[in-house]
Amino acid sequence: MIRVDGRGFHRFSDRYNFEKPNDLRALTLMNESAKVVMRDITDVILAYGDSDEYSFVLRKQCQLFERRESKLISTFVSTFTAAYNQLWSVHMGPDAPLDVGHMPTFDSRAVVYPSDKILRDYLSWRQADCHINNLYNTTFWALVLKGNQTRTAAALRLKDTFSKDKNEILFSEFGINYNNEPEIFKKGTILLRVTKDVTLKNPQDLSERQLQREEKKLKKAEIQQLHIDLIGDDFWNERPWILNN
Ligand code: DGT
Ligand code: MG
Ligand code: MG
Repeated sequence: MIRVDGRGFHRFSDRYNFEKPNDLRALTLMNESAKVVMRDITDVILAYGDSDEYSFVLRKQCQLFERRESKLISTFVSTFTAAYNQLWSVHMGPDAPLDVGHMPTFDSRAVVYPSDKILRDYLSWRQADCHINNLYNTTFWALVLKGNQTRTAAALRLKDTFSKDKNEILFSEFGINYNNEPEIFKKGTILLRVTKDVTLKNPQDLSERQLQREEKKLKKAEIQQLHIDLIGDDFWNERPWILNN
């Protein structure tokens, strides 16, 4: 798994006036940049992103760059960063040009998960984190923007509260039912490659020509974007090919 994360995006999102708590244009820009990476690097079988981060899951048998970590993380982060910069004005509009003093940059890391179970735990952790942050941010910005509270007062109000307390504040004070918030905000984004006729053989068992043909199919495959639960078993049971890759 390789994860990229925006560097100093707390300040960066302020500098370019991202909508609070969620800017759909910025999330779309992240998603489209991740698709560029996925189209370019066919070893990616699934990607999950929210906020300023994206996790790319590589197939178990991945032999890209002989699995050298520096090559992998630098290629992923530079491809992602290049796409993010190139697609910036497409999604953020012509009125917010990037200035060289405030460029969007990303860091990246690689982690090898020793089993499917632990890989699933990792992805579940990221999606749970998305939910927790989103519930907090939604309530925090409702208190500030709709409740006219200072940021300090809002933070104090939310200190030591549980999910149910935040849901209650949103509902009783602002008429917001958290369940009805957009799924992309609550669940983040899952990207999958839709491949029906790709061989399930191990790449080591394929000839050079067969490998090239498979690579072509993977490059052309459609990328599906989902905003659904991946913590429960349903997601995985309905898509057994992800972990069998
Ligand atoms: P880092 O990753 O250690 O360099 O520091 P940050 O500042 O990037 O921190 P991080 O990655 O933990 O948090 C992401 C920040 O990005 C968080 O402060 C909120 C901001 N952000 C991400 N997406 C949005 C958005 O759609 N709207 C707004 N207003 N802010 C966003
Ligand atoms: Mg960040
Ligand atoms: Mg982050």
